[in-house]
Amino acid sequence: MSENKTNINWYPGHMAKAKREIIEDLKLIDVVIEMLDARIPVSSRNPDIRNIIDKKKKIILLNKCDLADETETKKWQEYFKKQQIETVLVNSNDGKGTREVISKIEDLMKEELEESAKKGRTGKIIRVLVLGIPNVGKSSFINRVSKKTTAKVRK
Ligand SMILES: Nc1nc2c(ncn2[C@@H]2O[C@H](COP(=O)(O)OP(=O)(O)OP(=O)(O)O)[C@@H](O)[C@H]2O)c(=O)[nH]1
Ligand SMILES: [Mg+2]
Repeated sequence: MSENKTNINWYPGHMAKAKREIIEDLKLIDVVIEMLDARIPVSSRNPDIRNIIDKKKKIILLNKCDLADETETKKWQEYFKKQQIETVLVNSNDGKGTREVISKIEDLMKEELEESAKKGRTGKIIRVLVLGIPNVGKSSFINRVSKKTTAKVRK
């Protein structure tokens, strides 16, 4: 599936929101992105959020990878991998990793996209919620990645 056919709506999830509001939002969401700071992945993880999104399709991003030590980052990726969690390294300032995120979303949504294609529905909109603590880079990431999805769809 080529990236330029994917129609994605991106929503930043603000941690200040009440937990129950996030739970409400999640009903409409297809994929959750949990964004962590590559330098401090574990301490930038919100345990409340983890429980809420447990059952959703999700991707973990290690953002600000440009500021993190490469060797340490590799160790963190191994750490998550041992828990069956795949991570994507992202630099939301220059866009590194955004393509990989989009293709991971397409993979996660493969069945649903095929189902709607079968029914003759094209251009299914995938709703993606980006969750993370303040300042982790949610807005920067969305600015970057939205150019690669919605903009291309209109081509
Ligand atoms: N070096 C570096 N800086 C980044 C990266 N992503 C974001 N930043 C910077 O981090 C700061 C916060 O980024 P935002 O995108 O505003 O973070 P946010 O999660 O939307 O913050 P809130 O909306 O306040 O929760 C800004 O100064 C960004 O330029 C990255 O990958 N690398
Ligand atoms: Mg923001």
